[in-house]
Amino acid sequence: PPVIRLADYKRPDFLIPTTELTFDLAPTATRVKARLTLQRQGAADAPLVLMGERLKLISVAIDGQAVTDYTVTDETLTIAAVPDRFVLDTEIEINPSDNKTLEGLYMSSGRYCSQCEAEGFRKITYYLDRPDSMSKYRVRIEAPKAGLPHLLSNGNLIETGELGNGRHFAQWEDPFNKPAYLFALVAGELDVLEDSFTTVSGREVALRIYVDTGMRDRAVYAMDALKRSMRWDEEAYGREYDLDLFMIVAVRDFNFGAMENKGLNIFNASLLLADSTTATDLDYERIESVVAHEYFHNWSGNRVTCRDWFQLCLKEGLTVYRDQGFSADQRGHAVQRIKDVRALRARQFPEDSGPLAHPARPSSYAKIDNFYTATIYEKGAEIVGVLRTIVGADTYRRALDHYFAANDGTAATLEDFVASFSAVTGEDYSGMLDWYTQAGTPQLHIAPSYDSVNQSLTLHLTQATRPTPGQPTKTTLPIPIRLGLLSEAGETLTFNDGQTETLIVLRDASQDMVLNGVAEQPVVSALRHFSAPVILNLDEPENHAFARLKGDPDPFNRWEAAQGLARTILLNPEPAQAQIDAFAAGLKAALIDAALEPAFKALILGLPTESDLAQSILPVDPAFLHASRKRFKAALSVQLKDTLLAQYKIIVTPDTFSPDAQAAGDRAFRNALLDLLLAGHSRADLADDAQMIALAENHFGTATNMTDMVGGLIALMHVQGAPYQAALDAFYARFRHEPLVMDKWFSLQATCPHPDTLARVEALQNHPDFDARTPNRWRALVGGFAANQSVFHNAEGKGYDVLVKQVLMVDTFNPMTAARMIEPLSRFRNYVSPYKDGMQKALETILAQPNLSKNVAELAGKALN
Ligand code: B3K
Ligand code: ZN
Repeated sequence: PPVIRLADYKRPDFLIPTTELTFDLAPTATRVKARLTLQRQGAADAPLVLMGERLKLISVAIDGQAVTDYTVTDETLTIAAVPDRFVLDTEIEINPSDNKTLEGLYMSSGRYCSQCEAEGFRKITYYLDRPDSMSKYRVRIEAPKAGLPHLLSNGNLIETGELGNGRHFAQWEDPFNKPAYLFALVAGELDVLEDSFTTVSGREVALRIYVDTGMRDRAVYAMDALKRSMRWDEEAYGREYDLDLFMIVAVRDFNFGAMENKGLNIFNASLLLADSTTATDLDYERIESVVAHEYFHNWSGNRVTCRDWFQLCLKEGLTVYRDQGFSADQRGHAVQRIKDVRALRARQFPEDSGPLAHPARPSSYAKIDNFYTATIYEKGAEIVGVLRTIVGADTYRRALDHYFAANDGTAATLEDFVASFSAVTGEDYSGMLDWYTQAGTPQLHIAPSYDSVNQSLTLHLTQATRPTPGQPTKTTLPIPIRLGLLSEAGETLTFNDGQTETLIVLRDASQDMVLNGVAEQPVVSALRHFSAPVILNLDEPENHAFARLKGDPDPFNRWEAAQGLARTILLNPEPAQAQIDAFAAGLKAALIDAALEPAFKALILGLPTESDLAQSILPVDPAFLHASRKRFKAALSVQLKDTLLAQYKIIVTPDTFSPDAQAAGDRAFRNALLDLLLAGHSRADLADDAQMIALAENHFGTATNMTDMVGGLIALMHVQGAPYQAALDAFYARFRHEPLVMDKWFSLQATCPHPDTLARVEALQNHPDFDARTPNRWRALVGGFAANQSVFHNAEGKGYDVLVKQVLMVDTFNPMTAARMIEPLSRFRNYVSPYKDGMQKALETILAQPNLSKNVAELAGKALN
């Protein structure tokens, strides 16, 4: 497919100060009239070229005069000679009910809704559909009253009224300039939950969440999260909401999580609706963070948008960083940091080390939809964190204030962002831009050497980044390293006259750092709070990690120590019993430590996943990693049974459900304990086994909330057979009419790490409740399966066959969603045979398909390159 390059950026030849749209809604024939005022800013002879796809053009007029002298292609409308200032009227027809791309205007459960980011607006009308083309919008929606009582768009509702013939209209006006990707329209039958928020300056904002009829109660948590987000953004960033109305709509058919359209966010229902019987604590957590994320975009994205899509990270990285800060304040900094880093390692590190690696600011793309990646989002957030760590919290806040003020109402670049830091400090941060333009995860190596005579510690620090596609040589990056010292007994050790922690910024390829006044052989605790997104290699004896696990005042590094120790054991085909015993003892000490919160203990019980392990070994043998993990968990289960059981019993489930962090932490810990208890199945001791099965069955059977039901089901996966099937059947019988819960039913089965899962998934593709046209359901089954390392990587290639078939099928109607499933095949070069060859063959089969979408072609092509 043809490629678009950052280096070719040119501002648009025309400005569009105002945009007036009139929609006449009809499922198969919606008419859209657009009246644009246009002003030339480019060359005098530049033609007007508007983007448009799948539009049936009805008419074109300039200054009221019909025009016939134009050219239409599949992607553009070109008018060669136009005045310098004029009014353009176009009318087009589209078929929303037939639009299964879920981009542009489409229908979901009888309701109209839109999705425009990144380039969907061109499926609604001919337009300069690019983020640096900003305009003031007036939108009129006309529709039958029956079935379409609510007619919503961005901004303020100016007027509503009757049209006769059972029809009505609504007129909306958005006072803020915006790019087309932030346009939204929703029309349909909806229930609304209403509330209000008084901003810091005393303005009253009406809040409305629109949901499927009967679902209003399930929006209560999202509303609460919204109000907390609005307050937090005022306090933490000085950002006040700017319209009198803020709306959120939940839809079931959505290609991703949610969308920050100005004043009218649209959400995947799975990230908005929750109650204790249908949503897990993880759902609540994600709802809270996504509601915040989309709301925060009002400033980082909407008021200040992106000049071009190469700058996507400007709004996404910054907004993820902001929502992570919000979640940390709501739920605890250490626990939040561990979860964020776990996600970074699970999704971004693999991407960054494979053929799809790209910088946070890519320099070219074929389909921008393919770049809504973990690198743009999660690494983008980490880069903001690196900057903040380097300059400190106060300077960061001043730089952000400057950024929002200086760029308000404009379409900005990453240079503008970094320049805001220079503007408030007078220092040069251009080195930070390298973080955005360079792909690959830096490797940080620390070699400590202690001089007992001088009581000094020398840290030899080096950094290096491996080549990535298109970037054979790498530069050095500013890497902030938060660091402290411990004694071998795990006590804090001071240095440099009483200091307990320091921040080192490594800028060169190597540097020596000397710490004085170190009274004894120290244990180094480096990269505390994961102060930079790098892979750390620290030269040290194994007992040092145990010292950190025992006593590191930085909880992140305490967790990290356990992960590292477990990883060493898991990657060793024949780990020594002494190693396992030592780990079990360290784990036990943490589990019974009353000073540690349950949410943290749950995380420490979560051993590195198979995909995490696949990052630390070459070549990857998924069968070995699975067996090794299973064996280790079983050993821990048997060895720690009494401790696990005692802890399990201490936690009482309260009579009333609360989704708050503390109650969720208790549930997380209890479910993690249960999982490890059941991992010992089958023990040699049958009575013991029966006791554990009964425990899991009881846990599932008496569960009063979805978190515990899911926890029970996951525990029963260790058992398989009748107990597991009975639980699945009970779950199905109870929730078969709840689509969001049925998604879980599919995904739980698809992610079960048991060899029988392959046959189950093959069968589930034909289940009457399976529907590839609903992305939530498709991702539940296919995405869940592709992430299930030991089952997906089947030696006969049967797992890949399932994926190829599904991707090719979905690509015929929803390329954006299909393309997301290429990634699981992309790192084939890292795998042992026969997986390697099977994955490669699967990619080749996909690429050989005629009429492949640009989306899938771009990623499959890059993966094979
Ligand atoms: N900005 C949207 C993502 C749009 C994805 C388009 N393929 C949601 C978000 O990041 O907040
Ligand atoms: Zn976003």
